Amino acid sequence: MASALARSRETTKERKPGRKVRILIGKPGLDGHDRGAKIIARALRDAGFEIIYTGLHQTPEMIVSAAAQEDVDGIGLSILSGAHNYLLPRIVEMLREKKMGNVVVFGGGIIPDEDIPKLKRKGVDRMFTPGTPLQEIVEYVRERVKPRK
Ligand code: B12
Repeated sequence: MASALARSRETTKERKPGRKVRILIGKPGLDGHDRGAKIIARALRDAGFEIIYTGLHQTPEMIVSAAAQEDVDGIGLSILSGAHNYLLPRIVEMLREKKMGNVVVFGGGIIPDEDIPKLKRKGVDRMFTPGTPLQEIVEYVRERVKPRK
């Protein structure tokens, strides 16, 4: 999976009925751990979702701007740096400011158990920690992320 805004296929801004659910996989922050992000991007692409991967070292502004530009239905964030308590709520907040509060934000990485309820309270729908089977993540996305109207 290549760098900034690599796409699994050409995207179009037109919203056609029956189009695929579109997910942005983002790597906010400064850590270079990208295995998880790439594995999740591939698993979701193989499951039939349209995937856009931001590449490493993205700011919340870059992620929200890419999400708006690509008109995505969900954002999956991978973070192993420990900065999740700031970066993830900031992304949710910026989406709300852009009237994109109906984009489902989820993610995974090295997240202490006690931080997960706090992230949920701030609008992050779900977090997955190391060892989660890919099938569980695919089923969650299928169930939870639908095309936005
Ligand atoms: C491999 C690895 C590296 C590799 C990274 C290679 C790469 N290109 O990714 C290298 C050697 C480069 C590396 C470097 C460092 N690492 Co490192 N690394 C690891 C290690 C051993 C495994 C991470 C991994 O790839 N796991 C496999 C993937 C598939 O798992 P995953 O990302 O967790 O993803 C799963 C879930 O978390 C979830 N998920 C993750 N992302 C997403 C996204 C979405 C959308 C969804 C739905 C789910 C999801 O689903 C996945 C499947 O279950 C972990 C320890 C560990 N056991 O996790 C430490 C670890 C992450 N590293 C750590 C550290 C400290 C570092 C360094 C700072 C060390 C140093 N002093 O240099 C550097 C930082 C480098 C940098 N530029 O950021 C710490 C982080 C501590 C923290 N956050 O509190 C860890 C936890 C080790 C430790 N116990 O201290 N590291």
